[in-house]
Amino acid sequence: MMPDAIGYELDGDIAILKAQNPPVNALGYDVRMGLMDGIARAEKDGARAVLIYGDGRTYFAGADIREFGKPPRGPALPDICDRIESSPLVVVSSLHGTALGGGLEMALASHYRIAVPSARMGLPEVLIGVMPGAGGTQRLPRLAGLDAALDLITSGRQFGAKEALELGVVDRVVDGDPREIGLAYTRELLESGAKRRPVSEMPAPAPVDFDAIYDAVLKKGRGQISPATAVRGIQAACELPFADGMKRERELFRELMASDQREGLIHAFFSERAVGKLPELKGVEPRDLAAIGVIGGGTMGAGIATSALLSGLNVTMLEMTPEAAEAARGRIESNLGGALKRGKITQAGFEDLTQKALVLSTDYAALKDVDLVIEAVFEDMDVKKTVFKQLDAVCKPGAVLATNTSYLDVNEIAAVTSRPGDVIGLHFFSPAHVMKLLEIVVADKTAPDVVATGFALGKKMGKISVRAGVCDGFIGNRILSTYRTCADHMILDGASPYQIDKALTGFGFAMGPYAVADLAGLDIGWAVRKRLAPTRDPRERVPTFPDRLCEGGNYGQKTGKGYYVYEAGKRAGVPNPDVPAMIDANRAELGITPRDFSDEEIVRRYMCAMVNEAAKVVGEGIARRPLDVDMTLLFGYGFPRYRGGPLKWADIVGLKGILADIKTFAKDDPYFWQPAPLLETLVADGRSFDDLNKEAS
Ligand code: 3H9
Repeated sequence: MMPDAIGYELDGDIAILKAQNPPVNALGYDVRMGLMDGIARAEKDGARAVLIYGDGRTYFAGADIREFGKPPRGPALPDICDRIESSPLVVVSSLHGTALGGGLEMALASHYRIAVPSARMGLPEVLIGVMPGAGGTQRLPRLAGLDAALDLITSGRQFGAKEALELGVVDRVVDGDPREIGLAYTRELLESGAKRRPVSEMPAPAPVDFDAIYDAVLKKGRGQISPATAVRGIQAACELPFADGMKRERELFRELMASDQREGLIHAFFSERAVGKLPELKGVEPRDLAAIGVIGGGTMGAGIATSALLSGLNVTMLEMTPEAAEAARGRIESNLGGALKRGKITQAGFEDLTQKALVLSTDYAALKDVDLVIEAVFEDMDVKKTVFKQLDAVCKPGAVLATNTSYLDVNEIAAVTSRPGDVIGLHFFSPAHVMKLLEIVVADKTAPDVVATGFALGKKMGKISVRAGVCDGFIGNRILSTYRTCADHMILDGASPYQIDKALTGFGFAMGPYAVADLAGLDIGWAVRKRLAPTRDPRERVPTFPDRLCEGGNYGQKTGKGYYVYEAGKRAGVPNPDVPAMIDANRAELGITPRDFSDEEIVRRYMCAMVNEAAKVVGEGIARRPLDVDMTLLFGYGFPRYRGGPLKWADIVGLKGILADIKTFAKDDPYFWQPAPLLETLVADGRSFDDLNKEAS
């Protein structure tokens, strides 16, 4: 008997195989078994053709990623593709939804392909750390040519039916039900006497200088190996007979499957989806969300307003004076102008958003009907409290009152209102219409449906929303502050900001911490240091060179000078020649003789500091799960996706070694390097952060 994952039906002399493995018809064990059986049964039943299509929202969206890393079971996908292609029957695939990865490879192994106009296709394997492993690197160049195959396979990008038709990836595009259009096309093929048409028998493109392409793709990948490895697969298609090319593809695929990067990227894939699904919010309905208010139209407030407008919300922006309101409008219009230029909105859409959906006001009363209001004013507790008292007075009952503070105590802010249950932190990252991360900060009295509303807003805006508890800096900035301190300590002891930045971009960070500090504005960290100074533990090593820079009015990119000097019109800076003397002076004050640091030591210390603080954040319940920390660092702090996040990285390199290193570092600075209790427990029990993720889901 055939497994249910593939339905079988005979319509005259056409056998119909229907994938029914919701939600995305992933090609798991049952589906593969069903396909093998289905082809055999069609041949036995005397059919002349086979039509393959997907039930529900899509054709196959790829191999079942949940099976990766587990022992293989049943027929492998390349064998199924071979079986389909070599069948004596004419095989047709009808595509709708997203035909991705192994799904598209199944279609390429079919003899003819038809798609609905809305169908999306792609070979996104490199994005999850592998490469096409069921003939994609061998068949796509034969069908679409070398340039298109290189582009599509190394970028992993999706493409639509129109492009697919132009490239020859599909033979026909017809609107309608995938089963009906597929059947009509198959009948037409049979009636016209069309023969089997195996792509493997088509000529391959001529070989080119693949070493140069490999090098260029490797460089572009910033340390990610899958796109470059896929180039070698395409090379094999051009240089070897089909069967040998398939073997080479398989070897390369297996190499990547065994890599840490594959583990990191798949962790990122699933965590990205798990992060917004909090067990505590199951069954909790969000409040209504149609109109929001934003207080403060600076860079942050304007970015939040832009993001809200683009997600279909009406926005009332409150500013202090008509001039400030006009300036805020200018910022929002300029952001939306960018969206218009990139084709994200039309000219008519731009006009609707700026003229109808956006209202500017200087009067709090304008906020009386909004469903949610986000305060993005100056980062000062007294200022925030004044704002919240006014919001409490004017907002309608049930309105969500949110603060965009990045460090301050949300409980203290909530306490000045008569409705602390409605108060929440919504911490956006600048520029808020671009950055994907949103920390949803849940205070002691925040009501569950207010939390759910925060997540609903994040979803509407296309953000990756992470739940965080209240502490100084929440998840992200608290961890940032620790690893930045670790970097500052290494500078005191002998490293330079430039070596540190280079070592960390070498690790895969988009930018090093000092380039990031220049971008964010050095005055922000300066203000935080001043705020924390009165309560600082005397055992803490506090560098002063960052203050010297700020005292000279050098706040980074916005003043043209910080750790780097920025020439007008250029994004990347060159090292600021004044900085080494400031560092030397600081070392002299502290009586430190500088020593050499290797890049490896820099990365190790930096990562140990990050993991240790992250483990404290999880242990204290500020982050619910390790994956919440991982997604925060990935989407807000430029952590390399292919390493999965700091805690996934820690699991991969080994918690025992990390704890041992922390204990060694603690010999010189026991205050900074206090091991996280959670890390000690996990090591003692032989468990991992991922075990905690699994227990929490
Ligand atoms: C491959 O094919 C290798 C081959 O070349 C060679 C093999 C030998 N497997 O994203 P959504 C789950 S590699 C298992 O929320 P959307 C997903 O986790 C594969 N599960 O929906 C989620 O589960 P839950 C190449 C999968 O509409 C649910 O389905 N293919 C898979 O926003 C809904 O997903 C890819 O890389 C999978 N392949 O987007 C495609 N895909 O509800 C990866 C999804 O429990 N997938 N799930 O959270 C995607 O890009 C998007 O999921 C897709 C739908 C566009 C399909």
